[in-house]
Amino acid sequence: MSDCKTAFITGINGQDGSYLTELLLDKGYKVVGLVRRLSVPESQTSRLEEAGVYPHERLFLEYGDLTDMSCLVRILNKYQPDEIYNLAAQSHVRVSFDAPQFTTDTIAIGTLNLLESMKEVCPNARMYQAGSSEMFGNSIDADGFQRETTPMLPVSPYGCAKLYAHNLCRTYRESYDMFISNGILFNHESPRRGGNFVTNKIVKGALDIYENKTGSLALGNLNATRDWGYSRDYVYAMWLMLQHEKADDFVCSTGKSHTVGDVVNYVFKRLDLCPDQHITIDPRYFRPNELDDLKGDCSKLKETFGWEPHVGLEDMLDEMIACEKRRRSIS
Ligand code: NAP
Ligand code: G4F
Repeated sequence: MSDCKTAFITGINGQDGSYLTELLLDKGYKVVGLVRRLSVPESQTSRLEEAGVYPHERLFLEYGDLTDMSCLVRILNKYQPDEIYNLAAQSHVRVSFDAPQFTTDTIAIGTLNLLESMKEVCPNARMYQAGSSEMFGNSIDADGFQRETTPMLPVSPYGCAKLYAHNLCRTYRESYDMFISNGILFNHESPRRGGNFVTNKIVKGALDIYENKTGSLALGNLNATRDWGYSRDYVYAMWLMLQHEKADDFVCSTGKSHTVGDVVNYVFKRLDLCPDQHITIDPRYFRPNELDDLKGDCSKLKETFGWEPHVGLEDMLDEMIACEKRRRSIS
């Protein structure tokens, strides 16, 4: 136990945090996670419990918040982690227009707090920063892809805050010789995806119709395209980035894009439902500014680590449907 590595994960009970915890515990790590105090304490560890990793003798949870630097200093001092994964965020793009200051406080100032704490307490630790394809905005290379060199012109408060954090991480890496790698991850989903992101909203909404709980599902823009991968594949890429000889920036994506409408059609067909009879368009789900097309080129990640996405969109949607059916005891 004393020889094992220690990892600190912010956002540990989020989608990616729960898969990363599984991966690191499997690899023998001691894992420390930051959780916020919630008024419903039962949901504080819900995903970790569903993953079957909580409680665990090598998993330690600490209360705190990225916006409170004192707790970060306390936790880093107490555990002296070898690796830090900064996954905590208000991660919903539409919500970032409604709550821009909270989004910015958590993502931009929160990352600054973490970097400063790390610089003072454990400057030799390695850090992963959860950057996003949302940072590109509508900037696309001539071949239709986004990659590490594509200019970043975000179009949402979330994207702007992530770009601030991304640039800050690069600046600390170069200024203080710290090992900080930026992931630039395209959308990735799973059965543990929050229910207000479009893939899981479609799966849950279609199953509500299948069970006759409702007759319709209201969505926003069906024409936007996204490059959807699988969370479990992507947290493995995060870990690989911290095992490399040098810190760097890496895009992680599948290289394939589909429209939101394609996801609707696939999920409804799997349940023998006709989307035209059930889908309504509600402007409430439009964004003040939309990001139309996302498709990532992750050649650098593939060439450096041999990383490949293993689960494609259709298999992932099948898994999400099957898991949601199990949760609802539908055979
Ligand atoms: P998620 O499911 O929304 O999880 C986010 C986590 O951050 C939650 O555990 C949340 O805790 C925590 N959090 C929020 N505000 C916090 C604060 N002020 N202090 C401490 N913790 C806070 O997100 P995810 O899908 O796992 O994504 C992980 C990271 O990757 C995020 O930074 C996201 O922006 C980024 N990312 C995600 C994708 C994607 O497609 N999933 C793509 C690119 C980048 P509560 O439960 O208490 O709210
Ligand atoms: O599922 P979404 O909310 O994901 P979005 O906005 O692409 O953001 C996700 O991926 C980013 C990486 O690119 C992450 F950084 C971020 O944290 C998050 O994980 O929406 C996907 C698309 C959008 O074009 C949206 O306008 O679906 C469209 N959409 C259509 N109807 C909807 C809905 N999105 C949501 N959430 N709800 C709808 O009813």
